[in-house]
Amino acid sequence: MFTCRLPRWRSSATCKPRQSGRFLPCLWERCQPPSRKGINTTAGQGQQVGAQEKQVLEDLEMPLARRETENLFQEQPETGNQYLEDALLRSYLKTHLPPKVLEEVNRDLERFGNRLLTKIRPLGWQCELNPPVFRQYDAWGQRVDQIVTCSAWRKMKEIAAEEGLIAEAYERRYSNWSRLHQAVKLYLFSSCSGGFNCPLAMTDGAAKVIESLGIPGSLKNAFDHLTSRDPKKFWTSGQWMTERRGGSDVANGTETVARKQPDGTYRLYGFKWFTSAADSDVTLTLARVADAEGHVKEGSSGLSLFFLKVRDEEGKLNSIQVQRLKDKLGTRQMATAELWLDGAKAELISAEGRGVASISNMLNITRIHNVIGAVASMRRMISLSREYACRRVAFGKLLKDHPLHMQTIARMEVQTRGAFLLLMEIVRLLGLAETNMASEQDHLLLRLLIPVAKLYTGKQASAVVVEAMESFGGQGYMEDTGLPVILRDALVLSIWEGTTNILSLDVLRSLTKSQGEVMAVFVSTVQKKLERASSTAKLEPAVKRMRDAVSSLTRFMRAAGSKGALTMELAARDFSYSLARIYTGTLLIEHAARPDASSTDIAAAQRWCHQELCPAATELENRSYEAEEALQDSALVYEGSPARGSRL
Ligand code: UCC
Repeated sequence: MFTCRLPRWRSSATCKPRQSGRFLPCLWERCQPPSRKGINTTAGQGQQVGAQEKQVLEDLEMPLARRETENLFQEQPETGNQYLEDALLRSYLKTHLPPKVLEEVNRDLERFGNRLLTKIRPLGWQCELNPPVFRQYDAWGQRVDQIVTCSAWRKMKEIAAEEGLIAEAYERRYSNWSRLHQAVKLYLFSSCSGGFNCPLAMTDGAAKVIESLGIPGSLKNAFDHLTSRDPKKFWTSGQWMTERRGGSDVANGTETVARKQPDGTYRLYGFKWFTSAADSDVTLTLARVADAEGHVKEGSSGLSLFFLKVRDEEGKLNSIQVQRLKDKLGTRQMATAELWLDGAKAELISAEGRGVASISNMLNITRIHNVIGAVASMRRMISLSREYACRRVAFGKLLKDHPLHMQTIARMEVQTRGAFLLLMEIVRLLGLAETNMASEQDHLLLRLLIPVAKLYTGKQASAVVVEAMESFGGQGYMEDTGLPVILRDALVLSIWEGTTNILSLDVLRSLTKSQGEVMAVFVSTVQKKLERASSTAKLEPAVKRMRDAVSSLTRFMRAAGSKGALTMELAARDFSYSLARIYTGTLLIEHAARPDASSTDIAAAQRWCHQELCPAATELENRSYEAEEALQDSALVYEGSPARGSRL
């Protein structure tokens, strides 16, 4: 039984009629024992208690009767058509798409937004409630190794095909804008997809690899299936990269051996430790080709890329055994399995020893999908949070009328806007690259921005989703609100497809590979965008801060470049963050410099630029990247531990 001991609320907490005819709560009534209205904590819940019952309660003088607590509820935040409610997305499309493309894309997205709301989101929740199960044996003891998925999951596959969630990018009906159209659909789909965004990421990656190989005859059929709009024909692909010895260090972790067969195909033998969406139809995977004596070459240059079908025409596994499904913190809607390859028939699709370079085409696509997932989860949480703030009353007024609460959501909004624009920039560049419209500079910038965006938005998503969860108070922590699922699923974004540090090293790889050219392109692109925005008076302070940050970055590059490799390794994460903050801020400024920009566009750009934009320069000044600091890091970590710290 609940007895209110709070003091009476101020009389300003008065009831106001809502449009719906319902009434906002009179919070002071919560504190009137005995209560006749129960703890009517949220707006518009107009509880009807019969006169007779009221009388009984009054007579009993019960502070809060059970019957009333049964009626206690908090209002559920409800969002509408995601596309129509996403002001930034719509303004971005209006700014960038040619009018004819905009007209068609706009129509498609509005329709899709309705389908997401009415059909797809409920299916996504079904996927969460009915995770895949592993059935190893049938009733008669036959080993079947079935991964049993729910009907909603299978329906997602059909929807993905019908909506062209992969096909759109490869049909290119809107030329260089096709990739952006696809990415926007995936962005809208992601938070409703019940985890089906994961197989789609890998399917897209596989299609990209096959396309980049020139769609060889042997893979034409697979490419057609992977990019099909026909639900009966559509295939999804896996990406089996991780083995027992390594997730990040693929070169040293891969033990799988490929033995050549007389017909030119290969048989694969090995154990794959994480295979996401293991119910997929086909997969790409790495293995070491054995020579006539059975010897293999170690390291990265011993790895080759293979394509294989998971099952044959009759549905029998391709000499693969499922050991078990993984017990994961999140992405539980999707089956991740441990697999034994016991002579799985496969086709070599890269040059021998070029496996990592070839699969990196896939990685770069799945990393973009990761960014899509990150931005989508932030956007979803903010949509719910801002909607909830319009309904939930605390301390006598709606949450939306509490400035501190609004400041908190606004800070998340700025992060999300920045991440969204960074995503759009990447898919814009990818669209140019895929239609032979990209300059050499565009290619370099794309290569650099993919790891930058993946690592930065993965971290942003974790932070924003946790913060947004808090904005629901205790409700945010309740499983059946669906909010914890978003958190769990967001936490993997900084892990899979390369952790933050691995991606930071990939940023350095892109510098080394281009002999520094990527940085020249990065700086000149930022400067050009800032130059175009500099005539907008209201953006002056932001432009100035950004120019200062670019100068700091240039100074950092010069100073760090003259030091040893250890300096750059230690700086890799801060350096990547600096690139992310500078480029994202520049995009926010660019968007805010449009003639029809809103005051919120300008505010978002200004606020972004208030943070430290080039942490690498500051940390270099702090001497954080010196060998002595590295030794101290180790000493700090191992103090009190029997293990010995690194001696470098
Ligand atoms: O599979 C997983 C989960 C699947 C779920 C997917 C869903 C995601 C989206 C969901 C939506 C919400 S997780 C496992 C993913 N595994 C990784 O990401 C691996 C992480 N490790 C790395 O990225 C490492 O950096 C490695 C493996 C790439 C390092 O390999 P190496 O062999 O040591 O690296 P090298 O020797 O530097 O590079 C070999 C070649 C070089 O080319 P060449 O030989 O021409 O100089 C590199 O330039 O590969 C090239 N290369 C790249 N090229 C390496 N990385 C890249 C790259 N990113 N782009 C272009």
